[in-house]
Amino acid sequence: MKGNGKMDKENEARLLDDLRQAVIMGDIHKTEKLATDSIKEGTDLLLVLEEGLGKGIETVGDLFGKGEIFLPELMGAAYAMEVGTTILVDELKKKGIKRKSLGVIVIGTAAGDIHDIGKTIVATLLTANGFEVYDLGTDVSREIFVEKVREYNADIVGISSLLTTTMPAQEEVITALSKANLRAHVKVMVGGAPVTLEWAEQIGADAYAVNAAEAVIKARELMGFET
Ligand code: HCB
Repeated sequence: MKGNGKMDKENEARLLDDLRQAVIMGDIHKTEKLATDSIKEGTDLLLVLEEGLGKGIETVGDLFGKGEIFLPELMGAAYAMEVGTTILVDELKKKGIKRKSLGVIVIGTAAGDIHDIGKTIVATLLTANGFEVYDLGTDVSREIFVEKVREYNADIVGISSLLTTTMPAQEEVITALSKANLRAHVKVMVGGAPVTLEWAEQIGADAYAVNAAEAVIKARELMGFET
């Protein structure tokens, strides 16, 4: 640590590496401790989320995809990731309080999909950057998306899909918004690991974001703010 409360690059790299390993090993206590340390030591929390926890779970996903680890290990790592994410997200939320709202965003994971880590990070970062965000959770039906867009008079709806099988549900939400005569009033932003810009264009979404930082940039653009 340097005297100014910011971590030096070497210690920061070590902390990120330790966090990646802790997630890969599904070590909840270590993940918890390192996430707490990163707050105390003034590390960039977005970096900790994306390059520490995020890279760890990405490695786990690759190992799972290759059949080198199995569901229990995947679930252990996901739980460690969730514990770490909650600690950092709570801190980010504290920093987002008391700002004027830049716009209303309704966000959720598509029907049939229970992945919520990425969507929660996006929701938190949007909140921390001044948006009023309503997180609908996971496995959200198109009817609920439509109902909540109307109820909150949303400017933007964010739809997350982590499974190739739930990507079509994003298109179904867009169709349902059109049928409810809401499409002209709400912008649609899609995301999630298998989602691409091409897919977003194909289904008529207004924006695609590869990660939470880009989601903030895209949301600002959709609201007509300079980025
Ligand atoms: Co899950 N899973 N999983 N999983 N899982 C994936 C997604 C696979 C790719 C793993 C693999 O095979 N390599 C795979 C999907 C294959 C496919 O569809 N082609 C898969 C599978 C198959 C499954 C099950 C079917 C396994 C089973 O039961 N046999 C099952 C699904 C059940 C269901 O949903 N109905 C399942 C279950 C699980 C858990 C429960 C063990 C756990 C989720 C825990 C939770 O979310 N609370 C889990 C996890 C953790 C993963 C991996 C390893 C990581 C996902 C994650 O959290 N990534 C994932 C592998 C991978 O994605 N590479 C694997 C980290 C976050 C930060 O990234 O992409 O979610 P993200 O979000 C980013 C980004 O996409 C963007 O910003 C976020 C922040 O930077 N973004 C948006 C996301 N949403 C956005 C919305 C916007 O509007 C804008 C931007």
